[in-house]
Order: sequence, then structure tokens, then C-alpha cells
Amino acid sequence: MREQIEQIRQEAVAALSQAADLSALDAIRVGVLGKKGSLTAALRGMKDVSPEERPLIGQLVNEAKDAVEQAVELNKARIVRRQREREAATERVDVSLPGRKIARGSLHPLTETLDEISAIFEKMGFVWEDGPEVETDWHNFGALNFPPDHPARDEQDTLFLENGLLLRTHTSPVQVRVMQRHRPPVRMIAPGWTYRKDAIDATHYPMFSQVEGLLVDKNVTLGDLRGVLKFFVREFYGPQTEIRLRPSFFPFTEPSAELDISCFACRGTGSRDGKVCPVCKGTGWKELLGAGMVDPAVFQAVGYDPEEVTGFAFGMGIERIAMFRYAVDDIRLFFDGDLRFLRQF
Ligand code: FA5
Repeated sequence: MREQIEQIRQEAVAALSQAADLSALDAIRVGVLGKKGSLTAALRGMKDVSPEERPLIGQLVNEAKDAVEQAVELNKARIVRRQREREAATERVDVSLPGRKIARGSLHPLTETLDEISAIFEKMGFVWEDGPEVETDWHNFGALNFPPDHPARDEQDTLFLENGLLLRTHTSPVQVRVMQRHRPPVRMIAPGWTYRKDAIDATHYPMFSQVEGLLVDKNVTLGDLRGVLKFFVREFYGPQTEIRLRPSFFPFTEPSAELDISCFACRGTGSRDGKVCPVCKGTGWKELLGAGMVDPAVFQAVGYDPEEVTGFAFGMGIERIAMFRYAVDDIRLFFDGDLRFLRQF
């Protein structure tokens, strides 16, 4: 029995040292130590050994087992090392290969437009204010001097919520909130999302964004409004851009105006390549935003004294501003998420 165990051990260790790969190694291990392995079988023969010899044989079997297990580990390391050496010798790394390009995202054109708009107004000392998108009727309409029967208050135009609140239809309610919070002077812009029940077409979307502007102080005039808007337009669209203020109407400003800029497509001439300019339809002007002097009724609603202060306000659609800037002819492109469009910015 002793010799048999010694032989199994020697043959196993010798075979393991010859094993060429991991599967051959494992086959030898199973052949010796597995359930039906030679050493396991020898162990079963213990019952025929005399009781005096049993402890010695048991010890021998255990030693043989340890020796085989150790040889398995040693040879496993040998085989893996060889394999690595072989790979290192045959594999080549071409360090001159160009690197893999990592796809980089970019800012959405509307975000970029808003960043530029706010940077220009910040230069003039305007600070950024926020207001809620869910508004009360009073902030969105009442305090802004909309009469009770104004068409904008109609269910056809405004998205009303169940609890009497509504989705703000413009950023002008932020004027009200800021004036309620601060004593004059005020110099702020308020960008944000706005909502209207408008049908979707090339220039309208039910969710769009605006930037509100408000400046209140002693002796603010229409000339100040014109100067601020002219500075903005020339910074944003270029120094040759002309502006004009055209009379208009908003319940919360008096007088009210629309600001037009000279058409960027025909440079205000009204014609392009000998034909009527398709962008401004030959007028030479494009309507950019709404503005005006704050109506005294609004000052009264927020507790300002209209005898003490005057102010101007303006509101612009960011999509419209961006459409003019990038010659985009359909507002839907901003919201479709088409990467072929977005990658151009
Ligand atoms: C207003 O919303 C006023 N609150 C602006 C204002 C502020 C005037 C302060 C005076 C003083 P208006 O309804 O014209 O005005 O909208 C302003 C701009 O929002 C429009 O010029 C347009 O660019 C944009 N706009 C309006 N409706 C939509 C829409 N459905 N989709 C995309 N843009 C829109």
C-alpha cells in the first residue's frame, strides 16, 4: 500500500510538470484527487490495512494529497506565465494608431442663445430673477392690468389647472413678484418656460421660453428703453443692425411698442438677388420683441408709487431670437431632438 501511494504521488507530480495547458492540468488533478481518482481509491482500500498501520498510511495519503495539490498550483502558475510570455512575444501595439474619438455633447442652441442674452444684460447691470411656472391668475393677469374679459384669459388661450392656478402665459408675472419683494430701484431679467394653448406651426409651440426685462428707478424714460434695447440688439446681432420702435399695445405698459430689427437676410433693403426678400417680405424689418413703459396700474398693484418711480419692461421669445440668429425657419427643429440639427451648433 505504501509503495502504491508513493507511486501515485510521483507519477502525478511528474505528469503535472509536463502538462501543456490548464485543461490538461485539470484532467490530471481529477484523475488523482477526483471522486474516482487513484488516490481516492487508495484511501478506500484503507479498510484492508491493519489497525496498527492505518495511522501511518493515513498520514502518507494526506501528504501525497498535499503534494499533488501544491504541484497543481505551481504548474498552473507556470502555464499562465508561459501563455503571457507567448502573447507578449507575438502581440504588437501600434502606438501610432489614432485614438478613439469620444463623442462630445454640446449645449442646446436655445441654452446657448439664453447664455448670450443674459451675458449682455449682465454687462448692463441686470440681475437674473426666477419665478414659478405655475402661477396665480392675479400674478399672470390681474396685477398686470388685464381686464377681466381680456381674450388672453380665455380657456382657448391659457392652460388652466384644476385648483384655479394656471401655467404662466408669459414671464411678465416675475415683474410682479420681484417688485413685491424689492423696493426700487430694480434692474432684472427673468428667463423661463411659458405656456399657451397655441396650435403648433413653424413659429408657434405650446411650450416656449421668454426673457423678461424690467428696470425701475427715478426718471426712467422711453429713451432709456431704446438705448438698452439698441445695445442688446447690436451686441447680439452685430453692430450694423438697425432698430425701430413701433406703437403697439400691452395692458401692463403705456406706451407700448414692438421692437423691430433690420432684416438680417437683406440687411434692411427689402430685396435679395433682385427679388423681394423672402425673410422680411420686402419690408426690410423683422419684429423682435414687445416692450413699453410700466403702466402706473402695475406699480399700484405691487405697492410702488407711480409719482415716485418710472420704469420700462420688455419680453422676448428665446426661440424667435435664436431663429433669427441661426436662420432657422421652423421652431419645431428646436424641440424634435434630431441630432443632425443639433450637431450644427
Ligand atoms: C408678451 O408675452 C409680453 N409679456 C411681452 C412684454 C413684456 C411686453 C414686457 C411688454 C413688456 P407676446 O404675446 O407678444 O408678448 O409674446 C412675446 C414673444 O413670445 C413673441 O414675440 C414670440 O417671440 C414669443 N411667443 C409668443 N407665443 C409663442 C408661441 N406659441 N410659440 C413660440 N413663441 C411664442
